Amino acid sequence: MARIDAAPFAYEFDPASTALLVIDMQRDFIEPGGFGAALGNDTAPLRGIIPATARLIGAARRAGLPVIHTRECHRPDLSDCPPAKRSRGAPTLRIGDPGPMGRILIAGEPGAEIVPELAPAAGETVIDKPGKGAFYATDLSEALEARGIRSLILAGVTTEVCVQTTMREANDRGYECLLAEDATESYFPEFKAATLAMIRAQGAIVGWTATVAQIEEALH
Ligand code: TIU
Repeated sequence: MARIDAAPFAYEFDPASTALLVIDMQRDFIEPGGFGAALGNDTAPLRGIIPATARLIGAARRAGLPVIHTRECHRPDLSDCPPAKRSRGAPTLRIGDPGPMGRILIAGEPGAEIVPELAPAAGETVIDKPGKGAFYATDLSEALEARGIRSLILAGVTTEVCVQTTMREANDRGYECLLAEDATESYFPEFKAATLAMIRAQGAIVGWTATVAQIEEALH
């Protein structure tokens, strides 16, 4: 067993049954001109976690952990995009509209791709998801069960939306979840801080948090 001096207390995991889950590190959220920017957000803070996330992915690969990437995106005919999701808010561009990186949040378009610095390696699983949580309407459960995974290290964007939803879903399914504090980011710093706090409150009610350096050390 490996051990990390995580918050709110030690996180123990068997690397042989642990996977790294990298959530939605896509151009549509991280670069100007995509979905995140269309919602009125400054995407610069999200770009800031690319180096730490790359280090975390590297450490996981060297330790032999499966690295699973997710992408929030929809079919070109929008048949998997509920009208309630598409019509929400007052974005400058809606899901499916043409933008500078192709159609917003549509599978196969440049904006839906993972940023090149964090591109999936050959053989790594990529899960396309229509929701905020990575388990809804995907085969993530089957992918984890096939590999005998019991513990999940999570990273990605945004902390309080897709990362937290996925972490809560995973926690309900019995996975021991650890969120990498400096490999996740929000458009709203106060939401990130609140999410980290609520995850580890009440005796790790959703899971644990630790830094990439701590995780690297444990996987070394
Ligand atoms: N808007 C926002 O903060 N996030 C999303 O819409 N999706 C993800 O978090 N991936």
